[in-house]
Formats: sequence, C-alpha cells, structure tokens
Amino acid sequence: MKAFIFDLDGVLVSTDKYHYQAWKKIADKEGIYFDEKINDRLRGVSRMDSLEIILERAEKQYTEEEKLALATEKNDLYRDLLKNLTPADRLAGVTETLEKLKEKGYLLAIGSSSRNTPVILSKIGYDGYFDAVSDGNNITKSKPDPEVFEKAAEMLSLPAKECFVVEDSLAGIDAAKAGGFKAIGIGGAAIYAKTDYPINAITDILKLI
Ligand code: B16
Ligand code: MG
Repeated sequence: MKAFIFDLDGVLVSTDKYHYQAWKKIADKEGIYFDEKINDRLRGVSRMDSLEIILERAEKQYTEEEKLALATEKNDLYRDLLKNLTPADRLAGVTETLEKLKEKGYLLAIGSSSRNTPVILSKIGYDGYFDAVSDGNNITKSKPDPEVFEKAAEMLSLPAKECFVVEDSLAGIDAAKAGGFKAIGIGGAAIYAKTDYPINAITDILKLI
C-alpha cells in the first residue's frame, strides 16, 4: 500500500457538528422533524442530497428554486460556523498519525464531498499539506459513487488497490469498496459490515502498516 485517502468531515475534523447545527436551524424554521440520528444519514452525502433526506419528513412539496434557496441558506450558516475553526479542531490523534505516515513515505490525500474543503483545510492549518485534494468541487457524483476517491488516486498516479480510504460514513465506505479501495472505518463506519479495517481511534491506523 502506498497511500491514504482521508475523508475530512468526521475523520480529520469535527465539522460534522457544524453541519448538524446548520441543518437543524433550517429544519426547525421549516417545521420539519430532524435529529442526530437522521443527521447520520447525511454524512458524506452532498449538500443537495442531504436536503432531500431532510425533506423526506416535510409536509409540503418544495420547488427546485425553494430547495436551492434552503441549501444556500444552510451553507451560509455553516460557513459562519466554520469561521471559528482553528488547528485545535483537528480530531484527537490526527496530527501525530498524519506526521508518522508522512515519515514512513506514504502519500496522503483528501477525498471529501464538501465544497468547503479548501476553507476548512486552511482554517485547520493544512494548506498545502496533502499530496492531493479531491473534493466536492471536482466531482459530478457524490459518495456512494467512487468518483471522489478515484480522482484522488488519479492525482496521486496510483491504482485504487494501492490506496487505503479512511471514512466515518457508510456512503463513504460504499464508495471506497465500489472503487476497489481498501476501506478503513472509524466512528459509525467501524461497525459497518463492508468495512475492511474497523478502528476505534485514528492512531490505530499506525497498527495496520
Ligand atoms: P458541503 P465529507 C461531507 O463531507 C459531509 O459529511 C456531508 O455532511 C456534507 O453534506 C458534504 O460534505 C457536503 O458538504 O455542503 O460543505 O459542500 O464527510 O465527505 O468530508
Ligand atoms: Mg465524513
């Protein structure tokens, strides 16, 4: 194995709590029931697909224009919360794990559905740190489609079989497996049957190499 492709939200940084807060405001305003369990289904899923999941419980039909307005409003709220991010928001063990993998010569990439990836990486002090960044800005199909990871592997000039994908979402594990990658699962993805290597903490990656 030559590389690791990391999901961002929920793996390297706790932006998942900000996604939840922003969507919760939108759902409450619209009078739609939304909780943390439903929020788990939004992990790794694109902004518009996330909105569709929330609207499953809506009593009225939304036009495409209204949906776009809600997605924009959510993103504005989310971007506002991202202003608080600092390198201290890297999840526990992330800094040391990435440093050790670099030392051992592994290539490191990002494979995130988020179109806010550049601003998040910059806020947490990872501008220019990764060998490749594949995110919501360079894909047409969101996880569970493997496109975001395939693009990352392409940027690293490596075949999928030489790359691990590290994910917290079921959609992300499905995407990794569909693309022929080895899937490491953390959080909710650690108890998913399709995950190849379940881990409890990000530092456990160092026991796999
Ligand atoms: P944005 P990941 C994903 O990031 C989030 O898990 C998901 O909840 C979000 O809807 C998606 O990014 C799109 O984010 O609205 O910022 O473009 O887990 O793939 O790093
Ligand atoms: Mg994630």
